[in-house]
Amino acid sequence: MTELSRIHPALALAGRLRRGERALGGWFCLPEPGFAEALAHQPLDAVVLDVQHGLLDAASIVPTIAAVTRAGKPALVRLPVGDFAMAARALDVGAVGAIAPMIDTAAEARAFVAQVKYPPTGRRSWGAGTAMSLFGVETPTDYLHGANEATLALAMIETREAVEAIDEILAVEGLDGVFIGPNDLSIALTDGARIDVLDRQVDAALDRIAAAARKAGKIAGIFGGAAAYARAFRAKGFAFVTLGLDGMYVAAGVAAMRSEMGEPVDESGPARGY
Ligand code: 3PY
Ligand code: MG
Repeated sequence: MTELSRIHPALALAGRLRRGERALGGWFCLPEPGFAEALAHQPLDAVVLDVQHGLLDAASIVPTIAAVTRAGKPALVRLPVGDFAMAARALDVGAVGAIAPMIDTAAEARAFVAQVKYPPTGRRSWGAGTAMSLFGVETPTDYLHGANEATLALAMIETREAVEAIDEILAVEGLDGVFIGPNDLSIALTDGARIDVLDRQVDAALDRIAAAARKAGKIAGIFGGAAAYARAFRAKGFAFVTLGLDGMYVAAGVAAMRSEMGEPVDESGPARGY
C-alpha cells in the first residue's frame, strides 16, 4: 500500500502537524475558485474554506477545494455549527480536514469524529471518488486505509464549557486536535461584553488549552486574524495558525501598493466585510 502523503502534497499536512511541525494557513470565505487558487499559490501551508461565516456552501466548496488542491495545497473546511455530515462530504470532494465550530463536550467531539474517520475509529461512509481522482489515488483500498491518517478532525474551542471540558474533548479517540475561535471565546468569557482576542481571560484560556493539547499529544490550532494576533498566538505554542482572510488580503495589498506609489493610505476602512 502506498502512503497517501507520498501521492499528493496536500495529503502530507496532517502528518506534518502530528509530528509537531508548524503550519500557516490562509482563510477564505468566497465562492470564487480562481481567487482561492491564487491564494493557494502564496507562501501558505493550507487554505481554510469557511462555510460557517463565509459565503461558501455545500456546492461551492467542490470547485474551490479542487482549485486549492490543483495549486498543490491542502484545503480544510470550517463547517456550519453542528453540521458534521458536511465534514464527510467535504472530505469526499478533496478536503484534508474539517474544523467543527462550537464543540462544547466530548460527546459532540465524538459525533464529529464519527463522520470524519472510517471504521474502526468512526463511521465515515464510503464515497471518496472525487477526492481519489483529485489526489491521484489509484485504488479505493489505498484511500480507505490511508484516509484516517491523512485527514484532520479539529474541534473548535470557543466557549466557557469547552474550556472547562478541554481534557475530555482532547481525549476523544480520532480527534486530531483543537482549533480556537478567539473572537467567540472572548465573547463567551466576557459574558457578551466584548470581542477582544487579547482579553486577559482569553489569554489565560489559551495558555490552558495549549498546555492541555501538548499533554494530550494533539494539535493546537487557532484563527489568527490580524498578523499581530497570529504572531502572539504562535508564540503561545499554537502550531497551526491562520493569518488574515480574503477581504483583509485585498485591503492589505491595495494599501501596500498605494503606499509604495506614494499615495495616502486610509486604514480605517472595512478590511473584511463578513
Ligand atoms: C472565532 O474567532 O470565533 C472564529 O470562529 C474565527 O472565525
Ligand atoms: Mg467562532
